[in-house]
Amino acid sequence: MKLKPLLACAASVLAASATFAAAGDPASAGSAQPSAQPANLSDFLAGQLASLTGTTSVMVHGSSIAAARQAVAATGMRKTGEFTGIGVVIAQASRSQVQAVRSAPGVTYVEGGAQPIDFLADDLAETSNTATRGAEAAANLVGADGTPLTGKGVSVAVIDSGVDPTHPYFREADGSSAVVANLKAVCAPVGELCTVQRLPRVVDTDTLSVGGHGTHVSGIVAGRPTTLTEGGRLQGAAPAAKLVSISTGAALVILGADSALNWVLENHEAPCGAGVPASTCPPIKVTNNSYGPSGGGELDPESATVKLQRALAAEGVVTVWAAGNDGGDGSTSLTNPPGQDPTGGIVSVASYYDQDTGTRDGVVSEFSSRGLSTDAATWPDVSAPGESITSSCRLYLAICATGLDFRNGPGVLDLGTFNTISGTSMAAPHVAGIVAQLFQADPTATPADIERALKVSAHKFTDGAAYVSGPLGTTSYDKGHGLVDVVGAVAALG
Ligand SMILES: [Ca+2]
Ligand SMILES: [Ca+2]
Repeated sequence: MKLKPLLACAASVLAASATFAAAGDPASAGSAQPSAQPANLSDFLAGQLASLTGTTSVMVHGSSIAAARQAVAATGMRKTGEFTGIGVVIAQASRSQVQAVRSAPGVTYVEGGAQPIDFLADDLAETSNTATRGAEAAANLVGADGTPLTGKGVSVAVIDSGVDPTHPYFREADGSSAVVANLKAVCAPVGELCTVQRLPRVVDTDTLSVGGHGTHVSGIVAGRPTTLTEGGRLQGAAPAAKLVSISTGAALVILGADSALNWVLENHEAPCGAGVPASTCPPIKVTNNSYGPSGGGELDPESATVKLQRALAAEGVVTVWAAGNDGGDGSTSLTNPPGQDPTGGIVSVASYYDQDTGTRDGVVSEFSSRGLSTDAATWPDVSAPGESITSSCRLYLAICATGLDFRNGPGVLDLGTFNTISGTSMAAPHVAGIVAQLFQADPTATPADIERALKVSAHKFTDGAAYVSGPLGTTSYDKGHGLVDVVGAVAALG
């Protein structure tokens, strides 16, 4: 059987390119008004006033700081601060005080101070970890080890075209690579005898295989926090997880991928070899599988793939599948067959589009494979961002040449190191990284516990097919239980 990386066509990348939503646009902060007219209110404050009881925080802009002070004092507001250099007094004000201050001499604008601003959404080069609440979990929650919930202490195995371990997105503070083990499934002749060989950590298996797909996917799992040269920050879903790369080459056959899963089954407890401690090379707790046949198909419980993933689940390792890029309308099942396995801890991931804003009320990607509407066994389990995802690339890698938004950094000589591409291939690695976060939160969790937590906590965004009742809450044939919610999933783990 021939498999292919689950990457959407370039057309959807084009359609997905968008500008970033600014939380507070200074250009709209009004200009001086004719003195005869009351000063403008900011949109947020105007909306707030309609239902305001008590007081709220305001910024009174004056033609001078003296004018602003005078206006605040004259209306009886309680002053709490100043931006002296720009003529702004900060105060607590009631609704009637806000209305009064608009007509005070020299007041040019009244702005709400309590306006919520998007978490990290103002200068992000990639907003997907805002949509999943994964960045929020990494910033605010700690794991069972007492450290931030970044996937620390967990290795994620990425079975893909390979990886460039020297890419700056994988660079640790000490200069080493987050890729702790670098393996290659070699099948010679093609599709016959496959062996998995350990390569030096600096070998770029992605370029060897004329790939690129695996480097992009690996960055989505565990890219280190990085600032681009033109500004904008990004990081992977689990920015302190370690990566074990198992290259199957760019042209996949099922035997090569199964050889990789089999290698994980035999080596997950010590992926760098018996002598290397877990502190530098943690156990593999999850595999990412962004490949599959075109056009879906039926689950084959007798297949080696299914037997291997069930054996992995029994040994505590989660298997994450891309749901596929065949779209559909529910009239037939187009989802990736092994992802349909009902065994707990086998997670099939549909693609969600956050519209490049980090919104949690975006849409199911058109390309994301739908299950058969009348057979819940074929439906994806959950959705994660997979459309317009910026991650590690190299200009010379084949897949990256299909991206349309080259980005540079973090160093001035790092040109074309990031690019934006789409597919359920990009959705699955978000979940693989999230699974690492969840195992850090609860190292005693079973793979079935992890899948259950992802499902019961998923955010019910409304786009697409209706949700219907299932054993773990409502679900749907296009987006499964909904958009993953890392903070919610941690709580659901208990
Ligand atoms: Ca499942
Ligand atoms: Ca994006």
